[in-house]
Amino acid sequence: MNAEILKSIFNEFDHKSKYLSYSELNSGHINDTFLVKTISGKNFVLQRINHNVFKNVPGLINNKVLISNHLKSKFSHLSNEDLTSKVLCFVKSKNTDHYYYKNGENFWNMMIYIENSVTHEIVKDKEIAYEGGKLLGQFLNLTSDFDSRKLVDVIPNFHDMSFRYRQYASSLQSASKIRLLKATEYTKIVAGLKEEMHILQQLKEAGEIPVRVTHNDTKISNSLFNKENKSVCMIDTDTIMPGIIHYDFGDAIRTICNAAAEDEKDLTKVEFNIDYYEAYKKGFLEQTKDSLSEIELKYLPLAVKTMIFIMGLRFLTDYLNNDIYYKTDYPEHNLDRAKNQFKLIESFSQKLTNTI
Ligand code: GN1
Ligand code: MG
Repeated sequence: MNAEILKSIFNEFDHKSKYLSYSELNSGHINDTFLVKTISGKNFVLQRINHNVFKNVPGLINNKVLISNHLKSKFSHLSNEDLTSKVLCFVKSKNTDHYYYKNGENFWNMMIYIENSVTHEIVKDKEIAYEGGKLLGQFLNLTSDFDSRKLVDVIPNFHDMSFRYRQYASSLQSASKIRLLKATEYTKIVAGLKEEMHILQQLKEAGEIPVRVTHNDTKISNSLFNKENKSVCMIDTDTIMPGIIHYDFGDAIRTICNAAAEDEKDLTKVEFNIDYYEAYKKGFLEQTKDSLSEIELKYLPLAVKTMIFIMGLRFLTDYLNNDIYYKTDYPEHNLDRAKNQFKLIESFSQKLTNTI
């Protein structure tokens, strides 16, 4: 990214600061994210939103701002400074939208950077797992009185299993012979788990599990912690939409309890950590148990399996589609991610059966 261009985009926002420098943040698989430092020492996160993935960027930004404002209203007792370290605060562009867009180019949005915070790609401490569970529980509690119908579906059917199976089925039709061959072992797993992997969706559709505001991308690297390992704030709110708590619980556990990174190739390192599962669940339930129904509680373990699976399925589909969705660093990156997730399911199933 050219620094002059980035600076000029930064200056489209109403930040009242003077640009100093930028660096790229490890931003995940879809958007591009930059940390911008200013002369006064106030720092910002400037983000280019991938509009091939997110078809309705103004709707997405509106969702994020609505939830940010809702959270701010819950922390109204805090000073402005404390508030900006508890809630993602978005900065308006000079034309007063919460995004900057130049015709035919990209959408950008900007947040105040939360100082003294760290993220974890891999969890190596039970306390972090516990704190992570508390943070998600708090987030779900604080947003539980927000009418989720006011949010747009930024990616329709995002965690809908039938939709993901349909995408997968069409990727099987168009995949190259060589990619199909490399995926064979996993296509069998996908076929074998089909029925079980639809249970949560069926309960949702039958109205047995309530729909509410959910984050939908709760991997642990989307939670900020302070240097004393206390949880601070959930970030990456692009996919906030109506959903069920199982999406958020399961996706968080998928990353917290994997002893390896999501794309670790050495599958012997991919192991489900049951202690972290218990610690996360403890933190989560301390916050939410009074508001969850029996059926919601009953299906937490299945949520874990389902969310690990849906990510494996999506990575596999993208591999079969020649890597058109996720950013990849090498040709088999998506296949490695898929293998990793399927190995994690295996380990999860073993560990959980042994403890119950
Ligand atoms: C994507 O871009 P990032 O890393 O925040 C994906 C999530 C996956 C995640 C896997 C919009 O999130 O659903 O869980 O990769 N986001 C979208 O790491 O597809
Ligand atoms: Mg994300």
